[in-house]
Amino acid sequence: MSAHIVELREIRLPLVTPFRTSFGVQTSRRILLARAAVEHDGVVTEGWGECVAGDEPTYSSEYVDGAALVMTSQLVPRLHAADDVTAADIARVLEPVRGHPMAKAALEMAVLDAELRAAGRSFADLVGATRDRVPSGVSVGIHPTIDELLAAVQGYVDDGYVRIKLKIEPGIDLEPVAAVRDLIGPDMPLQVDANAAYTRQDTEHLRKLDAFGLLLIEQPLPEDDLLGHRDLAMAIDTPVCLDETIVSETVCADAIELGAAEIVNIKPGRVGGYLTARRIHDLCRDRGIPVWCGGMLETGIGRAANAALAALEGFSLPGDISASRRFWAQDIVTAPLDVVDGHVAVPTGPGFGFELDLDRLETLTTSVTKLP
Ligand code: NPQ
Ligand code: MG
Repeated sequence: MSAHIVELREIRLPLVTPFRTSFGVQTSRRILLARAAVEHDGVVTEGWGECVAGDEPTYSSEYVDGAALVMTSQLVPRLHAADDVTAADIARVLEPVRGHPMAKAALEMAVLDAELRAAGRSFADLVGATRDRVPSGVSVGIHPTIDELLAAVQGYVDDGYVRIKLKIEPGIDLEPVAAVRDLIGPDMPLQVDANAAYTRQDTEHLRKLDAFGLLLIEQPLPEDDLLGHRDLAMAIDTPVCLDETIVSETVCADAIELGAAEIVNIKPGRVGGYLTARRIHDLCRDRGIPVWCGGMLETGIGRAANAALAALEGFSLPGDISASRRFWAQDIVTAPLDVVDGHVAVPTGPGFGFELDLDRLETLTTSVTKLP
């Protein structure tokens, strides 16, 4: 069996509503897709991977144009030069290239999808998913006014989401959190995400969030500030969860050991792929650290994959795996993820379990690069 990346494709998807975080406002998204082909006994099977890098390097250092260039100039040539590469080998083959986990993850995902389809096996089965549906949480952006925020949150509550996550930043935190807690009542799970917008000097301020019974505070401090997160975790009651910091198994293990990560957000793109994400799940489980699956405004490709990953037993908290329609008016898959009774179904079909809507895909495509 030999695996090839045959195409990179960029699509553009408008968001149904602007999504504001502490690092910027998103109104549409450019998304890079990788198409792989595996050949087995003369039969070629294709698969797709989605790169979660954003348009700009503001969530992390990766971004669409950089990811496309490192794929075509560095990663794909290395993959094609190696003999008999399978998905399980890809992280090792690409290890000499420093960084670029989202670009690497997309290539591994495309090959894994193709291999699993060729074998007629689902990703959920490969990783040992133990559930057929997973609880669905929603991430709510920063809104211009409290009234608009409350209207948005009420809509998501009506949609059935079982957990609300509010984006916060300095100056837009205590007031919206208090208002939303008041709206949804004391029992509905509520958490906040700062995307690294605070500093070590904000400890006393962040302690005031303890009054609202939050499930967790996600990534309050910069990604490299492990000791800052440890000190904050000791100073406040709200559990500290890390997102941007968790870029590898090593960093994750160290953060837990230090007491800097009481909960971990697992994002396959951020850690270099779904296979590494599985191992991070295992190490957190072994250390008694709850994990949940993050979201990166994925299309139906990444959304299906995240739902399957989140069906592992260690994912004990609801993930940011919402319905496709939370972000997109049109998806590129035939059966976009939907929320039913507060849950999304774990895909059971071969590969990552999605089927592309090829006409829709063509309409949304802005560029195609065929690879040798
Ligand atoms: C988070 N996601 O948990 C991220 C942040 C995020 C659903 O809150 C383009 C690319 C836009 C990546 C917006 C959610 C993005 C992005 C937000 C990541 O921190
Ligand atoms: Mg986050």
